[in-house]
Amino acid sequence: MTCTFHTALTIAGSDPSGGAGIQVDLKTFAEVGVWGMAVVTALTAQSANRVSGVWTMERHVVREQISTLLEDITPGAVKTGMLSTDEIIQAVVQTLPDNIPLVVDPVMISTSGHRLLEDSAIKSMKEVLLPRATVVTPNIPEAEGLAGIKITDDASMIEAGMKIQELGAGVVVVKGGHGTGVESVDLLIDSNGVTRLTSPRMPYQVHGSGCCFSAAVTGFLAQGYGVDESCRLGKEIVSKAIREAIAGTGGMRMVNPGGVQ
Ligand code: PXL
Repeated sequence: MTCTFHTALTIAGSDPSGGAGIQVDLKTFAEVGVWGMAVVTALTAQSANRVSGVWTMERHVVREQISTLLEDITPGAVKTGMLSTDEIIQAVVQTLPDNIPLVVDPVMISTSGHRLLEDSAIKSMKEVLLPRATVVTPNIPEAEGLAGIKITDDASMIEAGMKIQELGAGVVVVKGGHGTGVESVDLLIDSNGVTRLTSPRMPYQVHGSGCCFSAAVTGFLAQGYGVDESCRLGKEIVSKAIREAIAGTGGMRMVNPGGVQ
């Protein structure tokens, strides 16, 4: 039986600050109008300014969280965020049914510089997770890591995206948030070529923007929008959440889907 409402699942780490991870994913799912579900891969202790600890779930804990919720609800789309280890990547790929659209946000390092994916897991991300992905959403450092090339301009951004697509991902969105220029330009690369997704660049970095974008894309896929349209609408959602970003007393801004004042 399928549900009468649209549902989306995030498989990601917890960020208690509410600025990234499953907390932002769930806010974003609510913002785009889908029933949000969350499987936790790791607990972190962090604020928007720093990560002080990471505790990774054992693989069977991740597997059991996914398989039990699947007994009742088949999500319309799934996203992955922080996966931490090779074991968790394997557990996710083995437990998720093949026919559910999957958005992979290849989280590697937090905005504050903390490692969120073991180096040894990058191989399985490339070999088993990306071939299963409907959409992959690397930022520039992640695209460099996955493609093995340095990105210096639009041409190398496209080259990196094409190399990642060759790993088996359907669509790659290389996010230009770490670049420069008055516009923040993301490049969507698929078998038809390259599409530019643009928004005005805000003069600040925001904690959690990658989580918000990939969750928004997942939420639109879950509602039946096509992949390109989901990415375009996702860019609108994250741009608004960045415009409305708010900061704690440490000053680092956090993405704000839902626009809390
Ligand atoms: O923004 C990447 C990210 C994803 N998931 C968790 C995080 C972060 C960044 O800090 O903490 C749990």
